[in-house]
Amino acid sequence: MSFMTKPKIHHPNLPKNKLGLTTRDYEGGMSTLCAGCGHDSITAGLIEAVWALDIEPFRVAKMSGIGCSSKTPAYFLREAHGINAVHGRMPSIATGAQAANPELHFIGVSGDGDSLNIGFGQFAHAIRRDVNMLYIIENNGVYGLTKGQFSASADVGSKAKYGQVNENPPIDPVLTAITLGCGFVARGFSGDKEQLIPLIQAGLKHNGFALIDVISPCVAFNDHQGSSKSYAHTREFFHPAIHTDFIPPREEIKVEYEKGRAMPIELHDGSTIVLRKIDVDHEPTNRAAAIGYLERHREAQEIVTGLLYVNSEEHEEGGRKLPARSLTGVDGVGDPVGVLEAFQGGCR
Ligand SMILES: Cc1ncc(C[n+]2csc(CCOP(=O)(O)OP(=O)(O)O)c2C)c(N)n1
Ligand code: SF4
Repeated sequence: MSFMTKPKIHHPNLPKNKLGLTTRDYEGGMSTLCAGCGHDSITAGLIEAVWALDIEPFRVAKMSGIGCSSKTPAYFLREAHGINAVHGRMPSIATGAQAANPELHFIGVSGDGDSLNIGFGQFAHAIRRDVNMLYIIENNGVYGLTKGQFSASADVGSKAKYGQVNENPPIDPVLTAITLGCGFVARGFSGDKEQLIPLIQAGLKHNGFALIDVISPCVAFNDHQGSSKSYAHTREFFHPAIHTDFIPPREEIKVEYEKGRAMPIELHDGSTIVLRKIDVDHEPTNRAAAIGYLERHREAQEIVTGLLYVNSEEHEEGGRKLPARSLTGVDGVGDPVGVLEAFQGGCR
């Protein structure tokens, strides 16, 4: 993955956290994603959240798979540890790394394709094992990196860039996670930082697997058939000497709205999604109620955002001990090979 360093000059009055660091100290390289991509807004939210929690960057491990979304760890916390795993296989790497050094804060950044298609089994088992990590799905309903094929989160009837209509029912990551016993389940929107940053902070503080599904629009899909300025039209009538591509810059989509309200958001391609911030009286500790709530609003074609379900009791320190999290104190901690063998032994 390409890495372009950012200049570190900043305003002398930028606020500092308790460690004396500014948000600039939590940045990474220059983003190479399309201008206006929702993933970059999530990166900004992550920087702000980790800075505000006064976490030293080197105490974080950034994990990802493959995809535009999986490139985002390069754009925050340049001093953190990190690994860009094979497509859909980040949860396994995170499980091993977390077992080897449980003291680090693990942040997994994945895509809907990475987590719900090729990596669905891995995603499910990381939840089942309650790997202690914040897991963010940057959900745009397509494989952005490979040019917009439908992912498993695409809704029935949604249209692709070239007009294909998706006929397969979507996999909802938050319903899946609640069903699998995940102790922290939330959904956000990349354009709503006010909601997203606290969710990220809460997820980082949660002891156990914390999922945040973030709706993160792919601006590359503004380019539809019928436009004389579309890539398809240009390729048909233009004979380029070399193959070049250009994704036009778009404005970041931002929204502000109250709890309990539904808000229609027009995306770059002219389609509309309806977001609903959970009601003030939603009880996130009741699993059955959370599932019912999600189902009711899904039927109304609304995307509910906010903290949907949390099980703090089981996930408090000293609570549920699952194999992936119970290696502290066994022989071999600090010795990655020993830890791996101990862990694998426990799974046989
Ligand atoms: C084993 C394997 N299969 C397929 C690919 C091709 N591939 C790269 S990224 C990607 C999908 C990425 O989609 P998503 O996770 O939704 O991320 P986005 O790019 O939309 O952020 C695919 C299929 C690959 N790199 N490796
Ligand atoms: S192709 Fe889509 S997901 Fe990838 S960087 Fe561009 S806008 Fe973002």
